[in-house]
Amino acid sequence: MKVPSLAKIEGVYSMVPETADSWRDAHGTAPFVRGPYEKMYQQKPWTIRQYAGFEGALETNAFFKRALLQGQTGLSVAFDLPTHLGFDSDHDLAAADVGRTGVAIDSVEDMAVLFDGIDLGNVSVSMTMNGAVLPIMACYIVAAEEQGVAPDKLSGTIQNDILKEYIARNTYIHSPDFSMEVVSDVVAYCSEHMPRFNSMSISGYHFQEAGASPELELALTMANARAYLTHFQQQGIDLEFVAKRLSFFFGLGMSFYKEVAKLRAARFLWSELLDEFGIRSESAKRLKMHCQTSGVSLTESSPLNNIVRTTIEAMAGVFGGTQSLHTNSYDEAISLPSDQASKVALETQFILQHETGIGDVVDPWGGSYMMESATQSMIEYVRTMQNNIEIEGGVLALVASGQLTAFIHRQALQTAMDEEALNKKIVGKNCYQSSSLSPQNERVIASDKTLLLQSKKLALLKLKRDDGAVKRALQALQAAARSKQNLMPFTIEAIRARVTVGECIKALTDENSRYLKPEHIEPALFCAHLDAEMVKRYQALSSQLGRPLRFLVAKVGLDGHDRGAKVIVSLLRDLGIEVDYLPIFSSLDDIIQQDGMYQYDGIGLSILSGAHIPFVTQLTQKIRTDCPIFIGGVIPASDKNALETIGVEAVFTAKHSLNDIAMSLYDILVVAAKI
Ligand code: 2CP
Repeated sequence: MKVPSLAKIEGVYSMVPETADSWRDAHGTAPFVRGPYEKMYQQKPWTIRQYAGFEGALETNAFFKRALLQGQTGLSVAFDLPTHLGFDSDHDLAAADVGRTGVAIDSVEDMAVLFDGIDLGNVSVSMTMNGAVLPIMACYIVAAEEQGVAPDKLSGTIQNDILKEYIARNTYIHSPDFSMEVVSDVVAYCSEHMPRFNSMSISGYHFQEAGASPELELALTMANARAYLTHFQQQGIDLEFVAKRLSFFFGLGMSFYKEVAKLRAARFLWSELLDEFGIRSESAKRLKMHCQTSGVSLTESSPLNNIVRTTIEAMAGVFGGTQSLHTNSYDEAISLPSDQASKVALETQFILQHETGIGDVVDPWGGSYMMESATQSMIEYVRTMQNNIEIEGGVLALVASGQLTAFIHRQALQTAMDEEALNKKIVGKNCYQSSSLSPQNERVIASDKTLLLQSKKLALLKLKRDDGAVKRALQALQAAARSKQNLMPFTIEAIRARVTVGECIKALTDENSRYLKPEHIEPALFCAHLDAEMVKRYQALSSQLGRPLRFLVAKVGLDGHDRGAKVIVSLLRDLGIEVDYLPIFSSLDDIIQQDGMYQYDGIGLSILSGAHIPFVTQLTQKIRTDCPIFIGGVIPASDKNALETIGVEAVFTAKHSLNDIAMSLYDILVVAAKI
């Protein structure tokens, strides 16, 4: 696909604005570049909405209550990977991931505990859910109903943005076509029954995390927004009404000016897009957004520096006029956020809101020559990209072929090369390195305990419920899927009858089977930036063996973060190694089977969910003893020794440069090859 030149954006500071005169517009009027509301934070500060969830509903409920008491103003639920993918906690594929990167919700009983003592008629709740959106929305609605709160009183947001799951986030379940129907079922249901609830959070955040620049993040987000509007129109949904409750979600990286410009440009583009669809409602044309500071910008070394990064990114969000904000914890490159780091992240927002006066001025960058040019350049970039996407067949075609994912990966490779060549400097990672690590206080997730408890609760639920009602509800849900009716009311009925999340999804996957997207891994030219002697040694090793080295890189479990794994595949291939890649959702049996065929020179696992110990323990018990195993991902330093004892040859984390990785691997390969 053709990509517009970034030169205009890069050279923005010396540009004269051509048509950008947004600073002359009044705040709170179309096209809303200066902000969706006239008085912005002078009238109401942004919502402090920290994304959180771990272990079971009880633990997360206690965390939510503490956060609300401390002054957080909205809730945001992180679900664990099995819930995202529609597996109950007692499912075989769920075992390693229960309660790790979010809270485990198997049924409405768990959802009720999650919000116990929290008035759902008063507190707005965001739920990051896409794949299993039907049963999770239904659990939330039924839990509220049982709390005495009717759907029309509920306020909050469901992410319900499936396109970006295929492009970058990877927690999809069904094929894109069926998933788009599910998305519109949720949107249509909310518009009819939940007028205060945002039925979608069209997300760019994950594109930037996967490697996209801020401008590409914006272009893909707006392209998806257009695809959704087109789809809803085709479904006969009243856009005038639903568009009011479509909100957005953007990332905030370290390119400070670009990030502010991106948020200003986003509002312009949305207003323009709605004009194009003939929507007249002013309130729909106000783009409302949540923002989150960047996870990938955080470093593993000197983690306290991440507080500075997060603060700068958060300031870009506020200058850009966000409605809601999550600030990351300083230890997220190392482990799941500790209590101390979560508290610092939350209090960073209190400091911004109460000590700085940062919100006193509406659109403070408005009228700045540089900022108006940057905003205009962003708008033009997005228009050009949109044009190119249409020429190539539109978002849905490019999602299905995997080209948008590959496109983001190309930018991730470029970033990795820039870091290696020191064209992009990261303090503590590729410059100003120091060996001192700040003291850590890692959160330890009691996953085994959670798994046991969830399994017991599921068994009890199945004993107590009316089996006949469960069977009828599941049959009705399947019949509705076959006859293409809106699935929300049928899922709500099933959840009322105590059908589990996993059972609802199983009923749907029986009709529309689980889907795996195509995977392309782009080549890279890393060797130019690596130690030349080492590159030659790789070639010599293969000559001595009389064959190319052969590697397997695998993503095991349910974790969808594959940016790092794919960069490593490109690196190894550039070193002349033949690499097979087992993509997301692979099992240990897949690895054993592949290794049985090829007897790899090395196997690399990439795990960012925290489930590395159980996976590696099982793998080393099953695999031949002479196969070197490497692991990469978010691995706390305290687990490194345990992994080495189990039999892992090397552990690679965000602090390792590509050169470091290539060198360590070489040393291990030489020993393993017995040359
Ligand atoms: C707000 N209001 C105002 C003003 N400010 N009215 C007049 N003047 C103002 N200055 C009104 C609004 O119109 C609204 O009323 C009400 O106050 C609430 O304000 P809001 O701006 O809608 O704030 P909110 O309720 O916090 O909603 C913000 C969003 C919402 C962005 C619209 O979609 C949201 O909270 N999104 C969060 C998404 C999220 O947390 N995602 C988690 C990502 P009405 O209600 O009457 O209109 S997790 C990420 C991880 C990484 C992942 O995805 O994997």
